[in-house]
Formats: sequence, structure tokens, C-alpha cells
Amino acid sequence: MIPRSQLLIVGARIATMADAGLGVIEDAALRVEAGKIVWIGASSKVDDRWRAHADQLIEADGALLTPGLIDCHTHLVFAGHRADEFEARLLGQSYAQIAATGGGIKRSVRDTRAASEQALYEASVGRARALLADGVTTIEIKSGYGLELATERRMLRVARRIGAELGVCVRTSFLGAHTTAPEFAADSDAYIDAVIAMLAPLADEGLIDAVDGYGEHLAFSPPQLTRLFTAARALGLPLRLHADQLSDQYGAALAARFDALSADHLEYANDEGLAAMARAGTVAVLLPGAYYALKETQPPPIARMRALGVRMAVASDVNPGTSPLLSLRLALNMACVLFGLSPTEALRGGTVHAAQALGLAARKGQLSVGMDADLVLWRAQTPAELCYWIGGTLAARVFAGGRELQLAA
Ligand code: DI6
Ligand code: FE
Repeated sequence: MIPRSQLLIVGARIATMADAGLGVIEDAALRVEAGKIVWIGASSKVDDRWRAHADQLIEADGALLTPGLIDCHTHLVFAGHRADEFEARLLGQSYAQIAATGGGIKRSVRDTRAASEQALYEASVGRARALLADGVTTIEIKSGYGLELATERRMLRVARRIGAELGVCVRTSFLGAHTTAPEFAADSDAYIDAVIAMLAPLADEGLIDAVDGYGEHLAFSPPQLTRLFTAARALGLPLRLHADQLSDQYGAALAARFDALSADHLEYANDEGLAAMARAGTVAVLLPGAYYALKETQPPPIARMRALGVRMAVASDVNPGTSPLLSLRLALNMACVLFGLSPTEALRGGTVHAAQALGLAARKGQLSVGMDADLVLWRAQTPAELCYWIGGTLAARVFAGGRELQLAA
């Protein structure tokens, strides 16, 4: 019997991202059934009858085909923007000074609390579309601009709706522990209790794929995060952490101790923490957009991560304060130029390792039989080009679960 394909792509240079490198197969073909990859091999092996029985047939003419990119760290649901803070920073004010005078995260909290669910969706969906237009098919989206149950819930519902309406995979992280809610003034311990109390209701509504926290002198201490993580783990929720971005808070070690999926930022992470991450399999998520926008000068310890065998992912960190960056591909470029990753490392960081950071490695991030048919056909011939071009529209056609996405103009 001749199999019927949802999609058949022939004549592509396929970077499967399998094994340790790019897994390039020249002049290759890929066949999709019911949203999954069912066959990959040489174009010469494609039976003519397969072509006749394909709902969609694409002759790639040597173009590059990769897994859909995975943006494993974003805060893209929020209302308003903070361009005025960007201007103030250019005039010399620091992120911490702006935060201390009512700006920063708290500013976005005010704007987001005031927005209806529909307004929040409309403000946010265009940012998701921008990511997709540049080759992303899976997006992690955090809450954290509500800091009270109703708005945190609204953010997470909007994140789910973005995934449903755009037809892509969205994974949510509950970031109630982003900063202390204004109602709690300086009593951050009491606020952590309030965050812990939000876990069960939001998890019961199916709104939490992982629990995140912001470990920083501006935010929460290791003992406070330990309390949060203990409560989250008791509910069976996976963990991740904003760790050691602006100072060494022993975040890497804390994340590893709780077998967190990822520890993110890590500019100031220490060696013991990195070694613990390697042992625990906790992925290091690198966020060069925030490093760039804040004009930070200490890059994360990439050489130590390599030496210790810590897996590195790269993400956009889309957020209104420190990383108004709407292209994962640009984040990959920055990871190369600013942090010294090779294009191969950066691309693995936006595919395989990003999938691991989301607990999705069995389904996404590589092209092999049985994996989701999340695919990008690029206006490029080699994988390194995806990290090399700065800007532009390189993604020619994007597929999520075998279905072609209508890309934003
Ligand atoms: N992720 C965050 O959560 C904070 N920095 C970062 O990289 C700040 C977000 C904000 O200023 O709104
Ligand atoms: Fe972040």
C-alpha cells in the first residue's frame, strides 16, 4: 500500500541536529503523517508514488531545512512598554535605580493588572507572531507581571490562547516570584507565602508547565526560593530559575539541587554551581539580549560550561525591561558574537538544548522519525547562515505539527 503523506519535502539540505553536531544530510527528503515525522532519507529513495500521494509536496531546491526553533525563555505577555526607561538608561540611570523609583518590573505589573484579558492578548500576540516569522515553533511564556492570583491567571490564560490561536506549542512558566508585589511592601517572606498559595489553584487549572523564580538581590534570596521550590516540587511541578544574572546568588547550585530543568542567565555563576548543574542535567539558558540591552560586561562562563559538560540553550528573554528582542535568530547571533558560542552551539541552543530546558526533548528539537513535524525551510543554504545574518526575513516556510503557519508580513 502507498502511504499517504500530510507533507513531503524533497531536495533539502536537512540539519537534523541529531547526535552531537548539526546532523546534516545532503539532498534529503522528509515525510510527515499526522503531525509526526515518519521518514527521513536521501531524496533518491523517494518513490514517485509518494509524491503522488502527498497532500503537500515541496521541492526545496537545496534550501536548508531545520527543526523549528524553540524559544525557551520569554516574558512576552505584558501590557504597555518601557521605552522611556530605555532612554533613561542611555542617559546613565541603572536598571536597579529605575526599579527603586517605581519603574522596572513593578511598572509593567501596574500596566498588566489594568489590562483586560482581551487587551492583554492583543498586546502580546504580535510579539509571538514576530518570533514565528523568524522560525520559532515552540515558545515558553512566563507569568510574573501580575503578582496576584487573578492577573497571574490572566497572563497564563493569554499564553495558552496564543498557542491555540497561532497553532504552535506554548509552554507556560508561573513566575509569581518575579518581584515582591507592591501590597507586601518590603515583606518578601510573606509574599513568597502568597506565591506558594497560588501554585495549587493555577496548577489545578492546567496553567502551569513549570515554576520559575527570580534569584537576585533585587528579588528573592536562596532560602525564599528554597521554600517556593519545595512547595512546587511537592505538587510535582518542574522547576527553573533566573540565576546569577547580576551577582553570584548561588543560583546555579540551588537550581541543580532541585533538579531544575534549567538555570537561566548565569553571568555570575560559580564553578561549584556549574559542576552541580552538569551532574543534575540542568540546562544553562543563555540570554544575550538582556546582557546586550543592559550593557553588561561580564559574559557567562562559557568555557567552564563547555569544560564541565553543561548543556547550553539560547533564548530571547523577550520582556519589556531588559530584553525587548523579538527574534530568537538575533539572540543566536548575539550568543556567537557576545558570548563566543560557535554557530553549531548556538543552533543546538535554539533547538535540542532548548527542548531539554522545556522537558520536551522526546518530541521536539531534532528531526528524526517519531518527532513532531516542526520544521523551517530557510532562505539559506548553510546552518551557520542562520547565526550570521543580522535581521532580514530568512524563514521561508514554517510548519508546526506538519501544518504550515501563515507568517506575519
Ligand atoms: N528576566 C527578568 O525576569 C528580568 N530580567 C530578565 O532577564 C526583568 C524583567 C523586567 O524588567 O521586566
Ligand atoms: Fe527572564
